[in-house]
Amino acid sequence: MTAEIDFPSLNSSRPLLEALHGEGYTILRRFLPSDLMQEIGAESDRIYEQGLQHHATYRDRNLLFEILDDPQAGRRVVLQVHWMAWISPLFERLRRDARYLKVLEPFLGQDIKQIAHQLHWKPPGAKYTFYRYHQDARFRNQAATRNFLDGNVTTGLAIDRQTAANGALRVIPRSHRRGYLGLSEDGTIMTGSTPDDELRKVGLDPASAVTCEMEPGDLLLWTLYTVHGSAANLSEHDRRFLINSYVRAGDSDRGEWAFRGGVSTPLGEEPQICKYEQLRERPGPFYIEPSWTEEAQASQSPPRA
Ligand SMILES: O=C(O)CCC(=O)C(=O)O
Repeated sequence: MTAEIDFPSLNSSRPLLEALHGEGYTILRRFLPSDLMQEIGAESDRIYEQGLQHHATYRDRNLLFEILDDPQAGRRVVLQVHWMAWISPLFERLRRDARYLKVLEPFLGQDIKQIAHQLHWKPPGAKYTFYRYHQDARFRNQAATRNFLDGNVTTGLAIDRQTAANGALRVIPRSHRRGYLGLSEDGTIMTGSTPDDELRKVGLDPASAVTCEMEPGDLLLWTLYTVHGSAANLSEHDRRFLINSYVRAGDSDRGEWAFRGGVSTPLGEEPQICKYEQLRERPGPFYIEPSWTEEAQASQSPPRA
């Protein structure tokens, strides 16, 4: 079965359903046109510059800038921003664009909420630009989410060309049929590495990993159980990737509306709990000094006798 589909010529939902259900991922080629991708690229750069104004990771309700003084690059970098729709009309419209509904409706119906809205950078020369193999089910509230496999779809839009050299996403085909495997749970997903043996231990073949090389405007879909990760950016160019993850509204007590009865639905006055569970008790704004990096972990270890 081909896991690739040309979006402009898609006239039936069948290939989509077969690819995601069968393989656990699929790439939609030419999902968005190049003029819109230029705008998205320029807006991403604007948001990056805004992020650099913060000396450390900054949260204001669901909006989060993940900032790091990267030890290898020797400069401040922005690794992720979450829920930039709150500060960007372009991203606010894009996350609920009709083209997303066309892709999501066959899986999720017409009442769809959004749990993740994230822009990832892999700044050239930086140390922390890789993601260990994991399943996104780990980052969902277990008690507030139902139907993990069929009620959720995650999308990743290539803003830059995604290549093996700049750390394109890698997926293990058909791994979504294996349930939750507990990969990389000994730490964060941006430190250490996932040795091939860890995959073999849970019955997955590391050689079966597919590197999802994409052109700007291509869209990758995967499930909450699809094992995926990505290598470090070893190129001289950034790799910007826009992640939007959706859930059938009836299957989640979390999320912002994206489509209600098939109608594109803007953000309301008040943010809803998505992935940040302490939204009500600790809305911010506040800064978070990094505690997850190898350097921070080393400086926290008790001195040796
Ligand atoms: O940006 C990447 O390469 C990793 C994204 C990812 O694995 C995730 O968001 O779950």
